[in-house]
Amino acid sequence: APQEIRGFRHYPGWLTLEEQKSLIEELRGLVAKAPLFSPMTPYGKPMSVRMTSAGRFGWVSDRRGYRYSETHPDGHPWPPIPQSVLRIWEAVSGTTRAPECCLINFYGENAKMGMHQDRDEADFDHPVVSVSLGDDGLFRIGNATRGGKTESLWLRSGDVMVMGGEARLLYHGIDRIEPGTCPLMPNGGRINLTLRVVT
Ligand code: MD3
Ligand code: FE
Repeated sequence: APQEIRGFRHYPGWLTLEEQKSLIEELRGLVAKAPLFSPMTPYGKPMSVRMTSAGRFGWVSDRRGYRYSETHPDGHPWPPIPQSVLRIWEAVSGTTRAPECCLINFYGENAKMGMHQDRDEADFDHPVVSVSLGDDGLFRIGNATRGGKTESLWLRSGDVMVMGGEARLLYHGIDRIEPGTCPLMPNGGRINLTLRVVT
């Protein structure tokens, strides 16, 4: 049974070690086709997290701002979302609609993600599903507006989280990565996949 925290459903260890291993391999192939890039913040400073996407839409950020795009910054369409990832969505999302974006975030040992809301999608009734792989990441959950009391939890390799209902619009971020916590990533780092319906 999932652990319920502020409307987030957390499934610790949803993926077996074998599943994690094969998913990491699959993502290596995907990143070879759609290379990771460092999105620019509107302030002109690159984010410390590197990203790429799979699916019809990917998330990009440049001088024009944050948005979903049907092409990688290199001009190519995004690769398809791996079947193994679609199966996770089918198992936990509670929706029959297919995800249109799989955002792939890569955190090196000094990367973090500041507190933000995810509101570039057309319909917040659809949940967001997240899959963590690699090193542990300290996830922080806030409120529907900036500031106030927050709660933190560690996301570990193989964990799945579902953000639906009231949780969907809460501020959240990743404070830090704990290097060297996952033997499946010999060069270290954390990968987070987020699956979303965009349109
Ligand atoms: C809560 N990613 O990609 S995953 C993001 O670990 C993002 O890379 C973090 O925040 C990461 O936007 C956190 C958990 C998560 C993902 C999406 C959410 C929490 C969310 C959307 C709405 C509310
Ligand atoms: Fe987010």
